[in-house]
Amino acid sequence: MPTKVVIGAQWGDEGKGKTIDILAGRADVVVRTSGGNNAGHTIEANGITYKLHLMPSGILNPNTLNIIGCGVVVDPRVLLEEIDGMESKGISTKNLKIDARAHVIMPYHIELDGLSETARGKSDIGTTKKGIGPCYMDKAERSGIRMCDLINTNKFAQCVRQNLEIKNKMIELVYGGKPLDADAIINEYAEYAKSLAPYVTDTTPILYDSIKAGKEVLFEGAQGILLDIDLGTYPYVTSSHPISGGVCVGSGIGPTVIDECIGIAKGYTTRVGNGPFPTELEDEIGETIRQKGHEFGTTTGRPRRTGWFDAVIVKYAVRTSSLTSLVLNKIDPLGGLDKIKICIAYRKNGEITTDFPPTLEELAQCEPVYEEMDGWTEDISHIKEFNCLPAAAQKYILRIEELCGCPITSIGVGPGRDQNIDRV
Ligand code: 2SA
Ligand code: GDP
Ligand code: MG
Repeated sequence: MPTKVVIGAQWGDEGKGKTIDILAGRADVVVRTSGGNNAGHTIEANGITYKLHLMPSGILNPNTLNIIGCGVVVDPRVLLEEIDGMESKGISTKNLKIDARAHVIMPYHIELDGLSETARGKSDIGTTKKGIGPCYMDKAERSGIRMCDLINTNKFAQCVRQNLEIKNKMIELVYGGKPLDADAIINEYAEYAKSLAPYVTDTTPILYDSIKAGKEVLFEGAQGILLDIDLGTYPYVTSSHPISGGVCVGSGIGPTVIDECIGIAKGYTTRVGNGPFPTELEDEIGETIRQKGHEFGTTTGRPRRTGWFDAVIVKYAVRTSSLTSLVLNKIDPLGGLDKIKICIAYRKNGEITTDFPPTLEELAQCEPVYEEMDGWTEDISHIKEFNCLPAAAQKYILRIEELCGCPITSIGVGPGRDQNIDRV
């Protein structure tokens, strides 16, 4: 296996965790490159369900090196909880490395995430309130605290005091919140620093050497391309780069070393949080898909909005992330529907387009153009070969492949590691 990138081709929660876990079983190195504990991946292995937020998914394989790259924002409390959780289930975390440059989510980031969302009122983004946006804001503003600072006791205390002077003004004066106490933060984070210090290092030479040595490296995406801060449905996006290009800046490699970009989509569309969603189903069918697909946020438990498969979106993912293949998960929850619709294009001011527009204003003018296909009633969760799927399911998958212009190499028919139909 060469270097592979796995990213979400919709709005996240496409089942990346499962695919990554399968690939991680063969990978020497698994790297997280963007986002933080706003991500939630569910992996089912050996009858146990693991919910990972910051931990790279290769952690279940004892021989895989797991890297949290420089583009990730780390909440040390959450990461330590995950480390403890893994160790208590007998899974060693000795193969975890955190890049010294990764930024640290501080209590004031979490506080400001909540306060700014409340202040936005009805036009809130619907963030996970994990402090992600405010942490990336500080990174861009160059006042961020990095993992290398967290483990440098004196520098850390100085940074916290300096930052808190301004943050407390914002919290109190702008938002009317309660100021935070610098000493309490410094003491709490000193404990985290002690526990995390052994994992912190410069991961870039390790990654470089691994690639040079021909090791199998897997870059693990978080969220999905439509949540990308540049290419997503701005401002209803996250503050990082879930597109394949984000992998380079988030880990310290160049694009020439990437061999494959795998996009993960599901057989319908979901979105958590606010913002446009052209194929959204706010009816009984939408609720059926939500229940059958267990569409509730891994991180916050929020019900996910559901809708028909939108080929315009996945085609946009194929283009903006140079996808070389697609995995189509969650075909099984569509079983039992009499008819299934696919959005094949948008009608915009009377014109048909298959290009996802760059602005919300243009997207608001787009109306989905649907093609209706027959559904199937059979239980497909045990099927292992494409040809054994009901004819209607085969037709549905092949039509999606054609519309998106990218080969579908694997189909998910259930949450289990082995509930996949490989086509290669
Ligand atoms: P944030 O917190 O600043 O990143 O939120 C900004 C937008 O990004 C969306 N977002 C997500 N969408 C889907 N899944 C995500 N992760 C969790 C999961 C979600 C959960 O894997 O299930 O548990 O609720 C995720 N993370 C961020 C978010 O909804 C905002 O629209
Ligand atoms: P991620 O954020 O992309 O990793 O996805 P999540 O883990 O947040 O959400 C995907 C959910 O769907 C998880 O509960 C998975 O166990 C589950 N899942 C993955 N693939 C399939 C599939 O093919 N069928 C079904 N029914 N569930 C799946
Ligand atoms: Mg998720």
